Amino acid sequence: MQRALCSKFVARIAPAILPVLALGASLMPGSAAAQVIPGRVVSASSMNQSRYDFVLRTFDESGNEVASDDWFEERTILVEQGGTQRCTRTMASWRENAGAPVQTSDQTRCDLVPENEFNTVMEVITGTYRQTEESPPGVVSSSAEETRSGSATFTLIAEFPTVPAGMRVSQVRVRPGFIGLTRPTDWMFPGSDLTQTGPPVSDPTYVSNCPNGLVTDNAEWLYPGSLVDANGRIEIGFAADPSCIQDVTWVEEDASWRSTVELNQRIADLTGQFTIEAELEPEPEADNAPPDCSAALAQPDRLWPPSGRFAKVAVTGVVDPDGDPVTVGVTEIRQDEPVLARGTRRSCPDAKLSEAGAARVRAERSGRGNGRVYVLSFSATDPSGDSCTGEVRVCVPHDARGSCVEDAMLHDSTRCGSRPHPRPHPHRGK
Ligand SMILES: [Ca+2]
Ligand SMILES: [Ca+2]
Ligand SMILES: [Ca+2]
Repeated sequence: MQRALCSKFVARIAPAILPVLALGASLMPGSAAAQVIPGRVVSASSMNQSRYDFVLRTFDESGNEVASDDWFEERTILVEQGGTQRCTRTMASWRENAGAPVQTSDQTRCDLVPENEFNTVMEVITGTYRQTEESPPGVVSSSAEETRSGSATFTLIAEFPTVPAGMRVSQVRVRPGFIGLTRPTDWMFPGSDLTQTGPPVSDPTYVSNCPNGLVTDNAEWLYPGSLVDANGRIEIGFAADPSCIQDVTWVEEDASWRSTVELNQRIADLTGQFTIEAELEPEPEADNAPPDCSAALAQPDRLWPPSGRFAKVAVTGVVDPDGDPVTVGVTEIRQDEPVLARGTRRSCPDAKLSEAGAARVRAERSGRGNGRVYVLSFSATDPSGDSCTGEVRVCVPHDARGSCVEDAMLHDSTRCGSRPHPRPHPHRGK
């Protein structure tokens, strides 16, 4: 029974003796291939969670189970660091025996550390701790099994305060440079508790897949620049896998009994130095859609009566898919009757066009014709300089209820006695 209690003690204090290793936020010079700026670590935090479930079963000399007991312990260690302070909060809950009340503790300790230096530990412990005792005849024996499970997560916030205007972060490179299994190999025996209270303990045998007890992960992690927010900050988080496995076995024994402990523990102390840098690229020019002239109309599109006076005509219905303001200017005004047409007062010109493209047309048509059609060519431009062109039509009908037939020959309305323009594709008008 005493052996089991000793083992419980070891299991319970193991998470509390975390080594504290430097996690420096060093900066790397930029590469020649792309413009690179260093990142500054704003804060870092790690959370290690572990749970220990222990079952102790007691047997009589006949091998019948006569009692069982269990307990558990959960522990969360949160290390948060920012600026010059690192705080470690340790929260634990446990129950010593089956049916006993659950106890809790919550302790926070803060230390001052040099700015931009980070010290944290990532630890994952998983495994099964088995202990059996072989007792002399007539003495009860016991077996104990403890299951350990754990996880570790890490969150890092970095910022890039010097992104030049006109540039943006294309991708963020993080080189974690983690080191695994930096824990001293004798960490399982703090303060020689076992030797104080128990029998001699054999030297533990470690079988590790980590060469020289160290594993360095030089992988380069890439994150898209889109993760960098408007304040130039990026938050990176990850969960740790046990990167190193070590099997530990040892034997405890004295004259009266023998106990074998097998612990297959997986520990990943993820610690080391970060380098964080951002690759830059020019801000892409915003995609711009040109204005859409397809739904343009003259306003008004019909003049009555044919008074011979000028009327303002505007072009409406031009839209910009981006919602940009659009500047519309009339560039040419033609008509399908001669400017000095028979059946009119032989006035000229029949339209006026300002330099800015504002149009006025004369409310006039030939009394011998089929209605006059003015064709106003225009262009529309958005602030990016993209444009569209189109035509709108104004009808001056022969009579109040009539419509216009657009004839093939068009004349420049802004000139007197202009020669007609040939029109290859006559339109049917109003
Ligand atoms: Ca536009
Ligand atoms: Ca005229
Ligand atoms: Ca006509």
